[in-house]
Amino acid sequence: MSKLTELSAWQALEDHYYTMQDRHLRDLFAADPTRGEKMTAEGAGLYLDYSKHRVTDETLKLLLQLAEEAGVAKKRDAMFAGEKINITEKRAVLHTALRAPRDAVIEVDGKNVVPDVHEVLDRMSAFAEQIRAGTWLGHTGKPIKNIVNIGIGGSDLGPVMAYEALKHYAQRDLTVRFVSNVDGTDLAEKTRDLDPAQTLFIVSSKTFTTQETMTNARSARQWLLGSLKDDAAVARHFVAVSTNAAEVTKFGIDTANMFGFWDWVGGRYSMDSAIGLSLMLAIGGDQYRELLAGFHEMDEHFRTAPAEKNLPMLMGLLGIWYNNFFGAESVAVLPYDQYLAYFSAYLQQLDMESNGKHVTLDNEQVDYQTGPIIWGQPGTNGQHAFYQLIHQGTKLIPCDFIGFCQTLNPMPPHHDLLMANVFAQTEALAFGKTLEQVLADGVDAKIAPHRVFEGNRPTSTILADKLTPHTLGALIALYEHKVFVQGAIWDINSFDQWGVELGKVLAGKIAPELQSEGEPELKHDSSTNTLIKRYRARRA
Ligand code: G6Q
Repeated sequence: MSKLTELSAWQALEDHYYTMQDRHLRDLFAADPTRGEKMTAEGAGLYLDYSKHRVTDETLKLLLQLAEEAGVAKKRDAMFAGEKINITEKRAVLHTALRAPRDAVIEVDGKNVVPDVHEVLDRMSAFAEQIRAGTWLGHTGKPIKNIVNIGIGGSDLGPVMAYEALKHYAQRDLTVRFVSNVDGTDLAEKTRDLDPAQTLFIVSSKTFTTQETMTNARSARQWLLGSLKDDAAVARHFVAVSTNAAEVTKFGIDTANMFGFWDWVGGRYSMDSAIGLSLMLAIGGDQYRELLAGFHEMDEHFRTAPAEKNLPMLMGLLGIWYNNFFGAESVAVLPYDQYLAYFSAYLQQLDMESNGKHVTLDNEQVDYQTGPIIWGQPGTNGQHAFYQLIHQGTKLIPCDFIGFCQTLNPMPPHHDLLMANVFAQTEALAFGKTLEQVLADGVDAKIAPHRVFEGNRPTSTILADKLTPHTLGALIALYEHKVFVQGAIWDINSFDQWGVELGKVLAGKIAPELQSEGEPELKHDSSTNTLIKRYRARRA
């Protein structure tokens, strides 16, 4: 038995589960009419209603006790203090320093890192000003109109999500695109209608060695030089975001045009480092700082709010309740805002790469479930696609509904309709519709069971006033810290990603074997050998 499952709170929760597994949200709400007002919390401009969860005061007490016994607060403080909690890479985990105010002091190996953070931010802002004002000229003297970020994983998903989320605040005469896939189609389609003389590439790569990104960056350089026909053009059309100055120089980008960050920023936690340069070019330095302020406000809330009113803590613990006691396999994140179209995809990496782990910090194989599958799509589209399974399927899928009280595009009655759907869905999921109610509606008894909604489907509702850079920062930090809370309880390292290595190494080995010329000998299993041979025979 591992340490987690030996904790007294864990064992009490196991017993408590048996008293809760059949309790219906209908009864919980009937027993306490003030539940919907009481089971709420607020922080950094976000309001969380967690009353539609299958919990009682006792459940919450035990979950909070679990957090206490698992040492979550201590681990959180160690992260904020810059301790090297990423033990497999011997690194501090300090994305919170990226949004610390100028006068903060946060030390790594005895050095205050905050001045460096602000030095890079200031350089980014100055560069953004030049691009936005049209004073940074391309090689032929024309101003830059198109920005193409080349990156993948953590160097892509954050910027693309945040750019889409904050498009309303963007300078619209700039075209901003994101190339990530090593499939040449991505680069080809994203550049086909762009004028090379007015295009800036941001090569975003922490390591500057990532196969996909470097392949795309080299092809982008060819595309540019194919038109501008002068190697000197690279200096005006390529900038880099990286921690690896040597590789940046080798690629041909002057380090004067490089924006750095540090090894204590993990890829999937890096969107508010220089990796966010494409976003800053779009929305400008001031709004970018507003985004950082939103992140920081949630950091402070997580760091200081009492556990029972602490949003990341509550969301993390509720997730544990379903994941580890109800056996739920996934969580749906359902933002009711078109601007958040990429939010669930972003969270997939944040959560699944962080907590998709199978050994504890002490190298023990876990004997409990760790990270859930994260998925989702913006509402209301999902309602006409997969919600059927959430309402009437056999799987328990806790959902996060995210909505805003004000729209950025007032067009009555759209926003009221959108939000009516948020409230209607969470109500339907919680309370359902009984057979008696269905029959009372006059439905033929022969088909009535098909019309029954069991209900008791748990949801969180997160409401904010308006989607602003500040709100977005707070929302992202909320999920970052929710992931932290869960990883801390599962006693895993949420900050490495060795699981992506094996495939990378094998791809590096197989790539040269795909050349038919000379037919290099294949030493894989019979399936892989046969697939490679078929590909070799048919590749154009
Ligand atoms: C995230 C991962 C991973 C990383 C990409 C890109 O936490 O580390 O998604 O961001 O592999 O890496 P580079 O930025 O080094 O190109």
